Amino acid sequence: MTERSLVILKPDAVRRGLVGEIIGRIEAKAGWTIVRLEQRILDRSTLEQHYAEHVGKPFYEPLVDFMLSGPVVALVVEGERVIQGIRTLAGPTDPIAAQPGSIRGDFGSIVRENLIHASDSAESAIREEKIFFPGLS
Ligand code: D4T
Repeated sequence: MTERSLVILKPDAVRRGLVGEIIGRIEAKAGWTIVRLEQRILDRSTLEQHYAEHVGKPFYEPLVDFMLSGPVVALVVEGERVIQGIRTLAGPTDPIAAQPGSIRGDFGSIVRENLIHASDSAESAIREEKIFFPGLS
């Protein structure tokens, strides 16, 4: 099933020069296409929408500060089962629990700085695409 995922390479990935490495893993999957890609500095209101489910949690403010700490790279990727596929490439939220071979498992060590966001469902992908790339669709 062809679908789209909204992906964010977080400020740690950009700072550490891992953008090419991570995008390379996405590009290497047969048949997946990057339909939008942009480096940008986010603002609080974008993050409040994106992380609406986490507003008020103890990790929310430090998470937002981290996401504002430098540029991110936002992408829309389209292809066969891309939502599950990029979540698998990324590995679980906690990089220490993530398998070696996954992006978080290979490069991360702390939960907040876990390198990549990828939509977790078709509904999230539609919602997030509207936040980051309104007008696409
Ligand atoms: P994102 O949304 O960034 O792709 O991450 P996940 O889908 O893997 O995880 P999430 O929504 O549960 O968490 C969003 C974001 O918050 C950070 N975080 C999370 C944190 O700093 N402390 C925590 O305890 C948790 C659960 C990491 C990812």
